[in-house]
Amino acid sequence: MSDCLFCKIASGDIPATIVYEDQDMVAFKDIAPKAPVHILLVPREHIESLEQAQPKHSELLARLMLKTADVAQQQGLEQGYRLITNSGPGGGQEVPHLHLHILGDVRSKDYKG
Ligand code: DGP
Repeated sequence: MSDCLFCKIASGDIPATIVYEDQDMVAFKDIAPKAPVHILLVPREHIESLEQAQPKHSELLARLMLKTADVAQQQGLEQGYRLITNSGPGGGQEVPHLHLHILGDVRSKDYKG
C-alpha cells in the first residue's frame, strides 16, 4: 500500500535499522523502544492487522511466528522474549500494518509495558 509506513520501511523508501529481511518479511528496531530490545517483525504483504488476516495467510503467519525466535536469538535474548501484536484501535494498534513486537529484557526497569 503506497501510503503505509511499514510498507515504505519494508521497501526501503523510509529508513529503519533492519536486523533481518527475506522475501516475505522484514524485522527492524522500533523507533520508540519500550524495552532494552524492541524489534518489529512485519510481513512485506500489506495486511492491516491480525483481525484482517485470512486463511490464505496461515502459512505466512506461522513463518512470522517462528522467525521471532531466530530474531530473538540474533539479538542475544538467551533468556526469552515477549511477543505482542496489537490488533485494531481497541487493541492499541497505531500503525495499520500487521506487526509483531519482539520485546527483550522485560524485567528491566526500562521496560514500559
Ligand atoms: P502499534 O501501537 O502496535 O501499532 O505499534 C507501532 C510501533 O511502531 C510503535 O511501537 C512505534 C513504532 N513506530 C512508529 N513509527 C515508526 C517509524 O517510523 N519507524 C520505526 N522503526 N518504528 C516506528
